[in-house]
Amino acid sequence: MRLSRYFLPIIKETPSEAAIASHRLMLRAGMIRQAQAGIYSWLPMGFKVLRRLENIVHEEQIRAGHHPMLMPTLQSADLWRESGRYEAYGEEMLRITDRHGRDMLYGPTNEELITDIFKNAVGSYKDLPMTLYHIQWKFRDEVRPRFGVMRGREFFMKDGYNFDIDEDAARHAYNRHMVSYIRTYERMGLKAIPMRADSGPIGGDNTHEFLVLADTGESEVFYDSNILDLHLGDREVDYDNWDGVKAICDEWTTPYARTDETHDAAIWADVPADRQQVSRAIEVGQIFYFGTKYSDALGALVDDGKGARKAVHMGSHGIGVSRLIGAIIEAFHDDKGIIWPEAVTPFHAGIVNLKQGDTDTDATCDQLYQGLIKAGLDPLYDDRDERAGGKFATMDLIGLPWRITVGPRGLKNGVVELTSRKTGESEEMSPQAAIARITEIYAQV
Ligand code: 5CA
Repeated sequence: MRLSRYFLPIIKETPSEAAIASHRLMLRAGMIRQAQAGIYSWLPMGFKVLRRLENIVHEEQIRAGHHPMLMPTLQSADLWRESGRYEAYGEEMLRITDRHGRDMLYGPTNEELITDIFKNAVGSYKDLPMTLYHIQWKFRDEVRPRFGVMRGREFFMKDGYNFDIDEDAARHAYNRHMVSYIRTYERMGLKAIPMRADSGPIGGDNTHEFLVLADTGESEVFYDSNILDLHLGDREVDYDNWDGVKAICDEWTTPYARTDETHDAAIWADVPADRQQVSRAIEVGQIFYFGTKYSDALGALVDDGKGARKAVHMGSHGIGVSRLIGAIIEAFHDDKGIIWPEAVTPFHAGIVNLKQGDTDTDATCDQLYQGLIKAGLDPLYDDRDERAGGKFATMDLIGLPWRITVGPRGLKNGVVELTSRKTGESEEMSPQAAIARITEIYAQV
């Protein structure tokens, strides 16, 4: 993309309404604009990052054997009356009436709708196990929407639902989700710790939240520092191997890690004092096993192959996709701006032309731009007629991991400068070498 043709409305001043870094930087970098309290428009660069995260979530869910689909944002109130949650959900639910006087709602989550779809299509144990998910906008009329996309009213969420024949099979589905989530967050460059949590209005007694440590997080968490040493990395995972998947979950859930709602002082006391950590954190996902709560209420039964009809065992599993952008920026920024991890960056590299209109710098920038595109990458070329200082400030603010600077002085020696946003270190090399280096870096992401 050429910056002169792009829509990147950067704000130089610090927006006064933004209390935390990620909110400030998303506004300043032209990623989002507030439409109403807790409701945002996603401008092109913000939307690009949202899509990158969405893709990672899809890849890891599909790898775990879960099926992507799409349910509507508007739901009928009748289904929620059947489950008893229409009244119970309270003021967080946005209720709407259509022209025929029918009660509808903007979905805050989808347990009822998916259970209804499932029960009308599946009647036999032979169709199980089954996990369906979608990534869709949700609405919760939060009393205090704040911190930008972190606590929105409208937000983008992945929600998945497993249907299993009995508790053991459903626990495997729970474990499968835990492992696929650990991998998803790791791929985004984040350490998200599964912590025993409280189930709230979703229900059930077995639930973990995934938390990213950050001073600005809304949750208070207690954990054994040993858990920070765990990495899934490239480990082979066979999602059909119940014991193998459980072993990974055991590894991640053995060290103490709880949110304040489930914190237990007696068990905490057994963690060696030098490993006890108390911190703030951002909740970026939650998994639930709730047994037959919704299948009983909505009549989702299957024949069990032995002549009986049984309610299916279910769980639901969410990832806060839009919130994750805030969490990633909280984890990766400095006083100049965002520092994107390579896996989620909106553009792979920025090209800065220090003398726009100069035959040599223009030609080299074009060569770099075309070369990177040919290598399958997505560069952002700052081809505006602006001063160098302004161009550098823009690149630092939007935080692309790599910057190639092209100026007349370097070109006299045939070199451009490749700079890492993370370390600030620069290296001079030929334009061809810069293309090769960046291509090599992204081949490993
Ligand atoms: N039905 C279950 C699992 S699909 C569910 O709704 N779980 S949840 O309530 O925990 O939401 C899933 C994730 O969505 C949360 O972990 C959080 O990361 C994100 N989320 C929840 N509320 C908001 C909000 N107001 N703004 C942004 N993200 C949110």
